[in-house]
Amino acid sequence: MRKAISLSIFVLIATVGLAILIRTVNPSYHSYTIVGDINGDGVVDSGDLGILGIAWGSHSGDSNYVPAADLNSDGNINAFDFALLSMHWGQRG
Ligand SMILES: [Ca+2]
Ligand SMILES: [Ca+2]
Repeated sequence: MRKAISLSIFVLIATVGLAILIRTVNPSYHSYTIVGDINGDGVVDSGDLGILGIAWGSHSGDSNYVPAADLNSDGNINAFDFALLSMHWGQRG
């Protein structure tokens, strides 16, 4: 019985530790989804707009193309993506 409890606690700690490790290794990973949160910091704001601006006019394969900024996933960073970001401006997750 004690071994089962110890094993359960170990599994719980290992799971939490792995989740923390994934977030640390990959800062863009997050468990929530907000359309327009390009940098994955949990809010749609000027930080995301800045990235969209840097990637503006780029197409999939271009050096300045940022997949996360392609909010409608059409391979182009343009006004459609800006419109989506604008619609979700200020949202938090
Ligand atoms: Ca953001
Ligand atoms: Ca797009």
